[in-house]
Amino acid sequence: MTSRSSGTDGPPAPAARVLASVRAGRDEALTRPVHDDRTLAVLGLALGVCFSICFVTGVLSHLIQNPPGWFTWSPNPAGGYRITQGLHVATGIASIPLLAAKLWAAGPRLISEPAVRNAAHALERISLFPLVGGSIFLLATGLVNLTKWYPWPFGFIQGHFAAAWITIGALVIHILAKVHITRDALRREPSGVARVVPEPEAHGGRRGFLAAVGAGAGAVTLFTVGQTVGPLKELALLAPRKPDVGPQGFPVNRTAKAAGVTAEEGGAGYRLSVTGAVADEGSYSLADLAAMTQREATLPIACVEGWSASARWRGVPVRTLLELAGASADATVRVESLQKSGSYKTSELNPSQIADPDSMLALEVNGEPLHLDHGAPLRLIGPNRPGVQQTKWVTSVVVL
Ligand SMILES: Nc1nc2c(c(=O)[nH]1)N[C@H]1C(S)=C(S)[C@@H](COP(=O)(O)O)O[C@H]1N2
Ligand SMILES: [Mo]
Repeated sequence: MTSRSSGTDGPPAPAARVLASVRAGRDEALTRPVHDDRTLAVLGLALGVCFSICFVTGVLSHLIQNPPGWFTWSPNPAGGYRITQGLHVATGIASIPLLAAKLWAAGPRLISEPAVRNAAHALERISLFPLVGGSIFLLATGLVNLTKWYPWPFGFIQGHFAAAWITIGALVIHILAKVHITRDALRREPSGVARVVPEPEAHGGRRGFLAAVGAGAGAVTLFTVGQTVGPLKELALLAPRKPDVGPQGFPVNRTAKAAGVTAEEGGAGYRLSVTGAVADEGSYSLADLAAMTQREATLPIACVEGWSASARWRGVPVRTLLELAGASADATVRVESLQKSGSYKTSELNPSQIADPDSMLALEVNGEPLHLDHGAPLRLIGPNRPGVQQTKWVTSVVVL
């Protein structure tokens, strides 16, 4: 019988040699501070902060767009969603270099021996699959979504939302398992080397490594966040959308052509209808609407994709139309578009949003009649709403 693995004489089997060299590589890596507890603790802390902000702002965005009964989103402050969604996208982007660094730094530890020490260790190790897989999935789908490219067979929102819960669940397990090591590692140098060798070697490149990762995370943030932070807009070199580029001075999310809406539909025969739970149904021409008392407000379009742009809007408050129709004050409203299909052809307003006179059907932006791609002849614009709810090419208001 040829036993290739149990004999003590003769050359080691190829598998054993590979294993021995993997072990040697791991053991060598684990002596270097760039792979030590302190490096991992610093990266873990930074990732923990980014992931927490990203998760909370993401869940908030989901609640705003799919409000359960207990949740009411206020129209104040007008620019609130611009900030929460800006943070969502910025912390997601900053997490990309942080996660890459963390995976690289933690890599050697994945080859642990024994593979599993006890039940708690097994749970911690198994949770790495949803944690790492989920994190990569979230950051990759989020990044690709910014470019409005959906190269996958599932719904982005459903997939991204489900993965967020799985990842956060795994993250909680990971944090519970690592909190002591992290705290100790951040409190003091993990080894005595600092006292016996000069500064640069003492840290074995840890400082340089963390500084480079920090600079990388800072750079990707700085070069994209100008898509929503006005004063930094010149620096938004990596952002897919420049907030001041587009017809009438700001971007277009979906063009009229892409939505299948033509200029004729908003032409001479156009009417806005007000129907549903009302005493008097209304039907208005553009001249009728222009003859009503107009409201003016500076409000942002705050796209879920992370860009936002403020503009000066002028139009008729939704509230005015409901008063004319004799709708009750606690009604909600569905606004419908000329667009025949697609997710964003309608949106809803809750009573507090309707009560705010800045929630309006705009005829003009920045002193001009709306450009077709910005929703001419009439679009919804309201304070503190996600861009997806600022419905363009509005044709009817249905009181629910
Ligand atoms: N009917 C309709 N309205 C819509 C959309 C759409 O696809 N269809 N896109 C929304 C999205 S996602 C955003 S961010 C804003 C962008 O408005 P803008 O193109 O005028 O900048 O319009 C919103 N209104
Ligand atoms: Mo959007």
